[in-house]
Amino acid sequence: MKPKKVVLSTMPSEGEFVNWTTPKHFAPKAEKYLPLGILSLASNLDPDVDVVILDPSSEGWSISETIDRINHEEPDVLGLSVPTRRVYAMNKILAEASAPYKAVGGPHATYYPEQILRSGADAVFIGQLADREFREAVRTSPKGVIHCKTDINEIAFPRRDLLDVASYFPRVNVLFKANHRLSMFSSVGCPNRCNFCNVQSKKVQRKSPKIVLDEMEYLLSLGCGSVHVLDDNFNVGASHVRGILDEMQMRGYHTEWSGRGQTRMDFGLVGRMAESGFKRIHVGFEALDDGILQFFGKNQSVEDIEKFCGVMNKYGIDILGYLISGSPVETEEYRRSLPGRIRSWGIKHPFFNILFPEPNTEYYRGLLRDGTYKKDHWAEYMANPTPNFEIPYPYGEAKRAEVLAYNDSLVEEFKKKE
Ligand code: B12
Repeated sequence: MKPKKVVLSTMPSEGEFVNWTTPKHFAPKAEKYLPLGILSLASNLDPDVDVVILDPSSEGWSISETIDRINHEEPDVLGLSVPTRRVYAMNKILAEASAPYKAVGGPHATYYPEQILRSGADAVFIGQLADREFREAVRTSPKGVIHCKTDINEIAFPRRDLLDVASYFPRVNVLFKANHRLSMFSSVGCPNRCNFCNVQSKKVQRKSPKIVLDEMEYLLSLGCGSVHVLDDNFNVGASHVRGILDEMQMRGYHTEWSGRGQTRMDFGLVGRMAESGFKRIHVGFEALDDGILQFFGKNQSVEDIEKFCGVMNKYGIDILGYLISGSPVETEEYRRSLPGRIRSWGIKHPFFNILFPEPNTEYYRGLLRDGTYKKDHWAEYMANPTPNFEIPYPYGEAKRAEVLAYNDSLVEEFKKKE
């Protein structure tokens, strides 16, 4: 029998809804990111399955080019990985690409399964990780909503060599010099409840330290010189970080690595992290003001941030700190004082974003509840996604211009000179 052919694809950006969060200077377009979700699915299929990975998101393909490429492959199974902002492209692809079985997963699936089915998918996969359920689906083609419970320690790690890995090494240095950096995840999920975030799962699943180190060594074997752990929150559990450090010590691992986490952590581990080659930590500060932090429902205080910066700087670990402009409780005085504080606390790579009411966030629901939005814009849009939709700015056009100009001035002020 001919082996089954599975085509897995990311979504093209064409027609995505406008999201003013990230200024152009930082936009992910400057870099290609390996699509770890579909690589993970591909790496966990039965060995006799013929799998093709398409990455229009990184390659910049249009919707019609993506459809042509899918149809050219004549897949038995088409799997689409969809973030919510790309729902317009998803609908087009579901309507015009041909495959006997069409599956959808990724962040959008979590919140809108019924709409995805109505748009032409045979099955929608909900849940943090879907590798086991998708392998089974390729065998049996189940229909409808599939609730996934794949265990993070039961899956093979994403085989980056299914794509041309070297083409994914960063080509430009946006904030820092990226030394043949590749990303991996050591855990998924984040237990915090920040009101602007729609992270899919509040439940954390962690890979065992042995599996984490096996994957790091695999990345080095592909020519990677710097491993970035892009978890939702890699240092929220001290025992996870400790386990990784113990395993590194045992194996004599000493290559540059970095991670994405939070400010509140076991500071007793930071010295060992630095010794192991840990060079940079990415954290969401969001604001250097307790009132604004409270507005965001952020489980941290200015004191926590200050302490965190002191410890990281003591051990020579660079800080990449995400900050959010545009909350309604931001004052003129705060704005004036921010650059000085960033400098005096040694935040080497400040990354300035603008508050955006993402669908399915507490922040957006709050705007509906307090009457700032008179109707549910997202519900209306999701029922009939139009290309390049832009939700109205919640606080009016004058405020929007002011916030954008302020954020641009911060980006300009901290632009790297190299
Ligand atoms: C790494 C990351 C990035 C990276 C790389 C993205 C990439 N190419 O993968 C960068 C920095 C570029 C990025 C950028 C952005 N990101 Co991002 N990112 C993430 C993050 C932290 C991890 C994604 C990941 O690799 N996870 C590990 C893999 C293995 O898991 P996975 O992708 O979820 O895949 C599994 C399942 O979801 C499922 N699955 C996925 N696809 C499919 C398909 C099928 C057919 C099936 C069956 C199953 C399935 O199975 C997979 C394997 O088990 C997530 C948070 C999260 N935990 O999801 C946010 C997240 C996906 N990003 C988000 C956002 C908003 C953005 C930006 C829009 C931010 C911005 N304003 O610029 C941009 C847009 C990027 C884009 N191209 O669309 C949101 C998406 C929200 C939503 N509902 O759509 C998330 C959920 C973060 C959040 N808290 O809000 N991001």
